[in-house]
Amino acid sequence: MKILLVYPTIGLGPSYSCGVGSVAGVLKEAGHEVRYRHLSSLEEIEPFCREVENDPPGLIGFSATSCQFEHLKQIIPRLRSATKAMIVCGGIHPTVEPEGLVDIPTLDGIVRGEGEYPMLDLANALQERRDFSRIPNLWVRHEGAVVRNELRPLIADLDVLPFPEHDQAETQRAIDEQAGMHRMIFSRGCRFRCPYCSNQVLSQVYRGKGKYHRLRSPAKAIAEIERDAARLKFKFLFFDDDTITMDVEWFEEFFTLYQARFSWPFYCNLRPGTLTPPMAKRLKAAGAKGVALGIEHGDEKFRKTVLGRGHSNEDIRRTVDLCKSEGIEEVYGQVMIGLPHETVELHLETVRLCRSLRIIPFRYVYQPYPGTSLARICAENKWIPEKAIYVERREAVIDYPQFSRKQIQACFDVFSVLVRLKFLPLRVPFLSAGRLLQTYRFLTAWMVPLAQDVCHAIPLFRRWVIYRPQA
Ligand code: B12
Repeated sequence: MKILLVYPTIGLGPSYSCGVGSVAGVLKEAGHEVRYRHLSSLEEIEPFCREVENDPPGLIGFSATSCQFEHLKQIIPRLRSATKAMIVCGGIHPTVEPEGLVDIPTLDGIVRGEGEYPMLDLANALQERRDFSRIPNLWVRHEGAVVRNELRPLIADLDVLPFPEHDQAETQRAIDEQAGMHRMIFSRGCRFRCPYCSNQVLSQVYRGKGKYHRLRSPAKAIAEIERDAARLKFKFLFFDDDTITMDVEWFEEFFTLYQARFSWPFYCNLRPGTLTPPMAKRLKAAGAKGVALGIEHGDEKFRKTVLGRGHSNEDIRRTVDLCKSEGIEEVYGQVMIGLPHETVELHLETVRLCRSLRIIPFRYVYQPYPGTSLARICAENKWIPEKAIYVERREAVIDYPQFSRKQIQACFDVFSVLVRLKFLPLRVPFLSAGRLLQTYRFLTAWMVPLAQDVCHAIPLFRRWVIYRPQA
């Protein structure tokens, strides 16, 4: 059967998803014809609908994060008028918020959780004109009602899955636009239950359905890199696994094999306090160019009580120093701004901590992801995003009584400048911290383009002085 898989990243640029790739891999292996479509802007919707009209598939599957699901509320009704094919949606949002199905009456069903085998069962049932209303993981509209089927157990052995299949041209375009970076992931789930991360909800959704954190074997992961290297051109890799240091045996085996076979530099995620000196040595020897370290917040007490992260600032410092001493050059310190119960003063602790570390600061605006305990706290207090569609993780949308939306945006906008320019005071007499940050924001809004113009003008002026026509 002809199946169309759609990966929307509206407003976020080109990308590809290992999850969609994995669904495609299983469908293709079973003999189905799979096409992909990546949608990165709303302008692509009309041409996309015409393509579907001209070459109709039998089944269409969208993937959706929570923000992208808001866009689907516009896209799917438009698509419905172009095709009679069954339209379903899978991915993180339908998994954690399945009742969202009722928000899009033209959506036929959702696929909760791991989508490979539910989608295969659906495709086979449609092809053979069998009843599809009882497929585990599927919620479907059937005879005027919604049938909510149970989840099947998690896939225990990830090695049984074929490698993810992507649209090669689209994937190459995304790699090229990200300076040659190819993103891969070899695990599912996480051992931690941070109250702001969707892993907390996913692990609850899957309670009793098998081990939540699983890894592909190191040999299979290496084979996947080899397969991709034969198809794609990339300059370096990013391992997207939430915490690659979690399974020490896996870590050792994988990076030993990697070091023996490949010379691509790579980046990976790191949780403070989980990297030991021998692991840091191994990472560097295997080619680690950088790590993304989850600092999250600079105030220890806040980090522990609100974010459930028990590590101290000293743990963070030790991890950074360990990376640096082994020669892992780039340590990206990731922090969140605009958390429930946070204030400008508390945020300044994040600035202070980052100033004291040898890191490249990387900041996000906190977004309450459905089902997480922090999102529940936000909902209980009516701290709700002021609009449904926004630039995720960059645009402040919650107006807390103790930390206004404008202040959060100011903190986000000036964060990197403030961490780098250590001489800028974080406290000025007779000026509140909030006002001070808004003043910095106002100044950087003018100064940065002005400085850029000046930098651009100086060489032009020098050239004019040297080569100006002699009178
Ligand atoms: C890796 C990753 C990325 C990578 C993806 C790289 C790649 N090559 O795949 C990158 C860095 C690009 C990325 C980007 C973003 N990410 Co991200 N990402 C993840 C992470 C850590 C793992 C996802 C993953 O690959 N898992 C392994 C695969 C196999 O599982 P999967 O993707 O869930 O797919 C399975 C099912 O969901 C389902 N499924 C998925 N799609 C479909 C489609 C159909 C038709 C079907 C039937 C089934 C199905 O079947 C798949 C196979 O079993 C998750 C955390 C997590 N634990 O999920 C966050 C996560 C998904 N990301 C998140 C976010 C917010 C983002 C960004 C918006 C961040 C940003 N502003 O840049 C973007 C936007 C992406 C988008 N489409 O909108 C959030 C989503 C929260 C939410 N409720 O919406 C998560 C959950 C992290 C969190 N904070 O909690 N991300």
